[in-house]
Amino acid sequence: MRTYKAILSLVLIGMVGLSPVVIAGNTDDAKRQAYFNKWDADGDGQLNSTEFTAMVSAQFDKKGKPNAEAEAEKRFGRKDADGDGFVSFDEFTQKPKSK
Ligand SMILES: [Ca+2]
Ligand SMILES: [Ca+2]
Repeated sequence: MRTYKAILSLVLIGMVGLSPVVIAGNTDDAKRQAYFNKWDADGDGQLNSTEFTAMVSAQFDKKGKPNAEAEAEKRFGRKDADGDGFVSFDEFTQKPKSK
């Protein structure tokens, strides 16, 4: 029975692993990470302008808002805090500085 239980828990872990939101204590972060990963098309851990624009376009499409590309460009400039041309996950989760 022990083996059976071990296999069962492995299966459960596997299932949980498919939904990172469940395992992480901080669900907001996990959600953001999952969302970020979804748009990180080449998987380098950063969003380039193409990936970022695709993400913003999808958000705008969903809400039926126009001018996604212009807005994406603006947001990209704000998010890319160190200006290296990529938005890292840290930059992505950073709250825009309010002044
Ligand atoms: Ca990328
Ligand atoms: Ca950057």
